[in-house]
Amino acid sequence: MSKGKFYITTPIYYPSDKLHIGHTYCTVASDAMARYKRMQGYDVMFLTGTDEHGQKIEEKAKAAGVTPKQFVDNIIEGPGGILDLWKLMNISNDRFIRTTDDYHEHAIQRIFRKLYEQGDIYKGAYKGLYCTPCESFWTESQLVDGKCPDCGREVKYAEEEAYFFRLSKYADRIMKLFEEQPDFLEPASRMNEMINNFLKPGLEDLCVSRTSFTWGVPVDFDPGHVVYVWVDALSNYITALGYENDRYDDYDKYWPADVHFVGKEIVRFHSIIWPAMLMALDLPLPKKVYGHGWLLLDGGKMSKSRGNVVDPVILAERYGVDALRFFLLRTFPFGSDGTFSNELLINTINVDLANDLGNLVSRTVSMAVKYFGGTLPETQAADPEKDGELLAMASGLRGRYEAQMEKYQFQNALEEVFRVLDRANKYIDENAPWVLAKDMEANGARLAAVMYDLLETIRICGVLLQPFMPDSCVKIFTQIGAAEELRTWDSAESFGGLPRTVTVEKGAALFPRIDLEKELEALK
Ligand code: ME8
Repeated sequence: MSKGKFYITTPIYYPSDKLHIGHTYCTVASDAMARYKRMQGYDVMFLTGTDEHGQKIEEKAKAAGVTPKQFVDNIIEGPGGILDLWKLMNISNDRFIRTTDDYHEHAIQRIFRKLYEQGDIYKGAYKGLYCTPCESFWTESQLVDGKCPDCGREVKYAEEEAYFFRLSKYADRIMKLFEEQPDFLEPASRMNEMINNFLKPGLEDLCVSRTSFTWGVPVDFDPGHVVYVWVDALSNYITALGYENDRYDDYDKYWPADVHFVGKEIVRFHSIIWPAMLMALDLPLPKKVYGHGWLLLDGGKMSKSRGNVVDPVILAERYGVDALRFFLLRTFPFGSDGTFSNELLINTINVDLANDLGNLVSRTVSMAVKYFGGTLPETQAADPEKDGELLAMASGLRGRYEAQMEKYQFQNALEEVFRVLDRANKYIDENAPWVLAKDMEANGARLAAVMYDLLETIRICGVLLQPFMPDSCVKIFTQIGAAEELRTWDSAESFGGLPRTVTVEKGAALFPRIDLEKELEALK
């Protein structure tokens, strides 16, 4: 039976360049969360997509000598494009929205007209400082050292006739939202930033149309204007469910979103502008916006325009998709920035995956084969003193893991799993199966129980690792003899799911150890 619905979104990405590992980070996090919720029994809608309009794309297409649509089609659908990347990374999105999809464009026109007719959008003139790469107008006071506060680049004076959204009208209601629902925006530090940097100084009305370029959704009642990208982009979260269009019919089922995952530089759009738009449309607000940190390289945000990007495809092909997915969520706390390095990646793979997990599985399965021909005997002898701690840790694991996942603390959830795996490794040393095996007549029953406890601990950890490493966990289950029904969320609730006389099957090493020095040299 369904536990209810869970609607999760990633930002929709600009198809202006190939995506890098920073984009992959948020998508993998959303995917892990979506898989986790599905396993728990929720009816999940996981949305991602592309944000295709705007001046930047128009300019890039021109430089490439193609139409904007040809340009974005190639980056999204072409070989090695965004769709290929998500397929490679095993992203399980239920829907993919492109803001150039007809249904979305028509819905945007209806939304824009509705807001205009009710007076929430009005016509004026925009004079201000404009950052072309970010497609944002800024006031003097918002600049940092005279430059764009988001990307640090030059801004230039610009003036044009434009439509405005009455953002200022909603300032009090947004402030009230933050006060009454302190978990609306997390981590908490991001909410303080929004209050101090944007709400307290006062919200200005927002420019929502442009006349200086044409690659956008046309304002149908005023040709020459195109809808400014953020109204177009943010609305994707509802048009993709069927709001103001007939393409889909899931709006009532899934809206409001349970969580929008977004990078920290677009928190302002999601926690202030988006709620204000929804208030104007008289629609419910998302339950939560989670602003994650950036992956940094060489001290700065990894981004194509800075030229310091890491290609996820190269890493996934070298080390495996699961290892890369795992690394991203195991290493960096989701709410904070983290510095990427090849060394960190390889060390994580070696320590956690090759050693703690991979080696545990292979040792355990090998011993079960060596001592019992692969099938454990019926007669087993528990030793409460020696088994108690491992069993207690493994039995309570699912609850501790869930407590962290519910807070989007992927790193901590994985830490819980690895504490149990560490404990299992220690359990092997404490029980020294190779010593027990010397006298099978006297110790065979005890040895079988030790093997069983190890296999069952591995099974529970495997169930909980599935949202992060879906393919590798299937390989683990095959080796330890865990049938389909022993891979489910319910089955990890308590210890003892595997049949006592389980049959194991030796397989290839799950995560081969990497030679750090050699590999760092090769990656250079
Ligand atoms: O912002 N580390 O698109 P985008 C972590 N179209 N995350 C990173 C990152 C890094 N180094 N670099 C980028 C847009 N990201 C808009 C969104 S939503 C209605 C519209 C994240 O392709 C970034 O923080 O520039 C953002 O959340 C996402 O990638 C998309 O960035």
